Amino acid sequence: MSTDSAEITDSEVESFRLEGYLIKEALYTTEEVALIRAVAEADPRKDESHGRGGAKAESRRSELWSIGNAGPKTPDVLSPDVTYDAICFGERMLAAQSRLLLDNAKWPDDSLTLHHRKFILKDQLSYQTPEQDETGQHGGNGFQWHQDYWYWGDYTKTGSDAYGGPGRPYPDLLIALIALDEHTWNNGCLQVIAGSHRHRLNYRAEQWGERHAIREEVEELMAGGHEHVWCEMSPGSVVFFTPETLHQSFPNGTSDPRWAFICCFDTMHNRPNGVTDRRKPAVPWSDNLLVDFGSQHLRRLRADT
Ligand SMILES: O=C(O)CCC(=O)C(=O)O
Ligand SMILES: [Fe+2]
Repeated sequence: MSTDSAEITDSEVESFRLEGYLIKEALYTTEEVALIRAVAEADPRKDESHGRGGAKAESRRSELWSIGNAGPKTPDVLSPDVTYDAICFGERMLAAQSRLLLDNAKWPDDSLTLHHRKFILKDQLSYQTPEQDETGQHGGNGFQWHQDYWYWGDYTKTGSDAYGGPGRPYPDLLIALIALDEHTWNNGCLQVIAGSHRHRLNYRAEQWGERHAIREEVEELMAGGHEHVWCEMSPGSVVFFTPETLHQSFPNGTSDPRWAFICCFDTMHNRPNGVTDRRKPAVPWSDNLLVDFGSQHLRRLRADT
């Protein structure tokens, strides 16, 4: 892995601040992507994830597979999460996250802390025909325009987030979506509205537990010259975006899978008031561990089946 190409340049930081997203090509190698995908395929927990398997057709968020976050860890090759830990805590990911998220002038001692990580598995299984799902644009097959902070913030209104956990006072989080397949217009790649993160938008009343943008507000943004960007990416590329960047994705209309791994970091200064802060700063792992420990993880998973 060449560290030069992984480094985020000053002009990339500037572009990220202006546009609210940044695509970093080939951050992960072909070998690493193949390994992550093989581990995910072999991990039996994938089939127990929300709605996969038999219950899939009924589920609106069927393609989400969340991996628990037990906090910072010392590298443990025997952990059932070792490959996912190696992605999130690898030096490359933490360096990119620090560069784009931390503001050391404002918070000199600040550090990153993992907020959550998950797979988005958009394959034929999660594709429902319009007859099965009349809106054709939510949960199990697509996501309508939204800002993620609507789920994780809401601090000022209720003190808690959409999941009942402590909300975040600031939108100081950063999402990294790693493409594990070709991500294309046809298979429902991520779409963003450039510069939308600088606008505080409202969401419509909750629908199926989801918070969608108000159509007129999105149209107004686009009419105002904000570019609608399709994040088409090759496997191993990563799109970073802020929790206030408006984004959506369409159903996967092809027979090819569109998988992604998402890891989202928070900042230690972003502390919910009056709540015991159990979060711990992320500790970097060597990037070599992804292939080294990941291969051992894969062998173990295959031996178990
Ligand atoms: O990759 C996608 O389809 C979008 C997922 C998304 O919006 C999310 O996980 O918050
Ligand atoms: Fe989202």
